[in-house]
Amino acid sequence: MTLRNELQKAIETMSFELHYQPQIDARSGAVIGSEALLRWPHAERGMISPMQFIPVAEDTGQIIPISQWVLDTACRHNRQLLDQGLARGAVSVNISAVHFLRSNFVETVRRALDNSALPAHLLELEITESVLLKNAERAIELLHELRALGVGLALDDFGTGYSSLSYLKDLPIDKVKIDRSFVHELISDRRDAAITQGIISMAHHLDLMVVAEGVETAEQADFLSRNQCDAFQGYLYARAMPFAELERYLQQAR
Ligand code: G
Ligand code: G
Ligand code: MN
Ligand code: NA
Repeated sequence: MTLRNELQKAIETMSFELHYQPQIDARSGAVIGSEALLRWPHAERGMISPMQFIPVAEDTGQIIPISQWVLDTACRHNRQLLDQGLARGAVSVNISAVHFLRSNFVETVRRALDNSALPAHLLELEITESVLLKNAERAIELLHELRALGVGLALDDFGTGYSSLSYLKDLPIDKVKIDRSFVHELISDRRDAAITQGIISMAHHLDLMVVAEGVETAEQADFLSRNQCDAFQGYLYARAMPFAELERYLQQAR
């Protein structure tokens, strides 16, 4: 069966899972949020990575029901944490450019918040520079509407796209996430160190918060802390985990 047909079956039964990776405040070590990461457990093929099936789903339009489910589920889960006294900031959801640029995206977000009764500031949307490539004017307009709703907005995989830096000053966003490809060789490659320092400095001058992704070693965390990075995400702290495990993790975390 083709991946497309298998995806169709998975959508009909919604047999996906959301896993969550905590984000850690650089100064206090406290958990300040978590990123929702989509998982497709497949009977024969094991876990299929979103890197394999998201591009297919974007081509076929199947991304829309999947992405809607991700938004709804992430909001519902964070509401559940809130009710248990376990919520630590926003849940971050990765948004595909295809979904983002659809006509009723803002309405979809509003509905997910309404259905879950999640306060808007406890949801964050991660978009990539690819939305700007597709339609920058419309993307900026949408970001303003979303900001008016009160949800957080982060630019993901920052530094890996091809968008012009001139857009950055026009984006009503709160946060940039330094791509893990820069963090990976931070200690051994002074060029990656220079780029990382530059991103942090530029972001702060634009009043944006900076999260580093893919932090795997204490040396990387030290370097990032010394250079005023605000928050970390990576295997040094925690891998993405199922929701039930996140609940246990938060019960023990600060
Ligand atoms: O954790 P992981 O290997 O699964 O993530 C691989 C890639 O898939 C990352 O680029 C991540 O942003 C993307 N991704 C993970 N979950 C989602 C999702 O729910 N929607 C979209 N559009 N992308 C996702
Ligand atoms: O593109 P996006 O930033 O949404 O992708 C997040 C991806 O990074 C997911 O695949 C997630 O599993 C992965 N990831 C999270 N922490 C680490 C880490 O410390 N090291 C590596 N190599 N990957 C990580
Ligand atoms: Mn992301
Ligand atoms: Na990223």
